[in-house]
Amino acid sequence: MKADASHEQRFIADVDAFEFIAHDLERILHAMEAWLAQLSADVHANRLVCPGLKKQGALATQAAAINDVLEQSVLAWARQWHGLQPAQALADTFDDKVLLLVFGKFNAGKSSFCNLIADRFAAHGKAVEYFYLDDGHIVETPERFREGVTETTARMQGVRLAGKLVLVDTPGLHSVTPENAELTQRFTDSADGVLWLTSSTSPGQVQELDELGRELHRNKPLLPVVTRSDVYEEDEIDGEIRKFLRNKTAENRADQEADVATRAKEKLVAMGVNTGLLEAPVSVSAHLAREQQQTQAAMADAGFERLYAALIAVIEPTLAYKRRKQAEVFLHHLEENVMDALCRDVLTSIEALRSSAQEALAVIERQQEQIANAVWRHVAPALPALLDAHSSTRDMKAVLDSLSQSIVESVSREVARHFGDYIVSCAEVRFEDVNGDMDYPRLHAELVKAIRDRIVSLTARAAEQCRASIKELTERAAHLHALLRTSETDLAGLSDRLRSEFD
Ligand SMILES: Nc1nc2c(ncn2[C@@H]2O[C@H](COP(=O)(O)OP(=O)(O)OP(=O)(O)O)[C@@H](O)[C@H]2O)c(=O)[nH]1
Ligand SMILES: [Mg+2]
Repeated sequence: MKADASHEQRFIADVDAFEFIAHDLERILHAMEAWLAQLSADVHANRLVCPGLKKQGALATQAAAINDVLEQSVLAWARQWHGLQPAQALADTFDDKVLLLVFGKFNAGKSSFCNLIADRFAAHGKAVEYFYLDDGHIVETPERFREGVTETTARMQGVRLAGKLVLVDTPGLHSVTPENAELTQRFTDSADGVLWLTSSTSPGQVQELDELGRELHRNKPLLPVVTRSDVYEEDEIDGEIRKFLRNKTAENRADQEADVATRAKEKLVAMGVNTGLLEAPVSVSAHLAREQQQTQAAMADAGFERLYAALIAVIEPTLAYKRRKQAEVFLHHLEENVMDALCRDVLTSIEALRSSAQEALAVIERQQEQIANAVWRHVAPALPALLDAHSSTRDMKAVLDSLSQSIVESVSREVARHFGDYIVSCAEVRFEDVNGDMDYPRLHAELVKAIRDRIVSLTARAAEQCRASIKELTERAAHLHALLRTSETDLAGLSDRLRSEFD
C-alpha cells in the first residue's frame, strides 16, 4: 500500500487481506467447563436443607422453592446450550468472515449506507454479493438493498464484500415480526461488531441502544455513525431559487459527534457495558457522496475518509473478538443463561427468605409470650383444686407429677398451635426444689412461683429451638448466597482472562 493511499484504499485492502486464524482456546474453554462443573456441584451440595422445619411451613416452602429453582436451572443449562446450536451453525457459515451489524432506527439510512460501501468495494474491483434470509436460509440476490422514505427493510439482509466482510442490514429490532425475531436474534448473535447508525436530524437517541444490550454486554465493538449529515440550502441561480443539499460543516459535525459520544458513553455506563469498546462517532452523508459521483473529494467531503479510518480502527477489536469467538459464545452462555439467571432467580429469593426469617423471629418473640400466658391461664387456676385433692394424704409427689404433666401437655398443645412450622421437642418438668413441708399458703405461693418459672423456661426452650432452626436455614442461605457471588466473581475473572489473553 502506498503511503499516500486513501483510507478507503487501505480499508478495502485490509478487508481483502483478512485472515482468520482462530486462537487456540482449549485451555480457557477447559477452565470455563470446570467453572460450570464446580458450580453445578456446589449448587447441588448446598441445597437449603432445614432439619428443624416442617415441610409445610412458610420458611421451609420458600427454601424448597429455591431448591427447585436450583435444580431446574442446572437441568436448563444443558438444554439452553443445546438450543444455541442453530445460531452456532449460522455463525459457522460466516466462519471466515467478519460480520458487522448495521443497526439503527428505521429511516436511519442503513440500507443507503450499506449500498454505498458496497459500491465502493465494487469500484475497487472487489466482489459484492447481496443476500437475504428467507425461512432461515440464505438466498443470494442480484438486487441491492431497497432504500426509501417509508420503513423499507423488514427482513434480515446482508452484503458480502470482497468475500471477507459482511454488512448485516437489520430491520430495527422493533419492526421484526415474531417469526423473524428468532432468526434476527441468531444473526445478531453471530455479529462480531456493531455499527450504530443514528440520523443527524436527531442524533444520539441512546435508548435505541437498549435493543443492543445483549450484544454490547458481549463485548463487541461499537462504532456510532451519524448518518444523513447534510442540509438542504436554497440558492438563487439564474434568478431562480434552487434547493440543494450540502454537507454539514466540520464544526457542526464535530458538535454532533461529541454529543453522540457523550450520550453513548453515559448510556453504556448506565447499562454496565465496558465503554472501552466505544469508538469515536463519525458523520457521513451517503446522499452527497453519491450525488457527487463518489469522487475521492466527494467521499472525503461526505465524511467517508474519516469513516474508513474509524472502520480500520474498529476492525482490529472486531477481528480480535472473532478470533476468540468460540470461547466468547460459551462465555455468553455461562454469563446469560447460567449466572445471570441464577442471580436473578435465586439471589432475590434468598433475600426474600432472609426477610421472612427476620419476620419469623419477631413472631416467635411474641408467640413465646402468648404461649406462656396461655399455659399459665390453663395450669394456675387448677392449682387450689389439685392441692385440695391431695390435702388429706399430703402426697406431694402426686401433686408435683400431676402439675408436671399438666404443664407439659399444655405447653405441647400451645407450641403445636403457635410454633406449628417448627419441629420442637418439649422437655420434662421437674420440681425437685419445691419443699412440701410447709403450710398451705406458703406452699401455694411456692408452687405458683415454681409453675411460672417452669412455664417460662419451657417456652423459652421451645422458642430457642425455633430460632436455632431459622438460624441454621439463614446460615445455609447466606452460604449459598456467598457461593453464588464467588462463582460470579470467578466467571468475571475468566471473562477478563479471555479478553486480555486473546485481545
Ligand atoms: N439527506 C439524506 N437522506 C438520506 C441519506 N441516506 C439515506 N437517506 C434517506 O433516508 C431515508 C431512509 O433511508 P434508508 O437507507 O432506506 O434507511 P433505512 O435505515 O434502511 O430504513 P429502514 O429500512 O426503513 O429501517 C430515505 O428516504 C433515504 O433517501 C443521506 O445521506 N442524506
Ligand atoms: Mg433499510
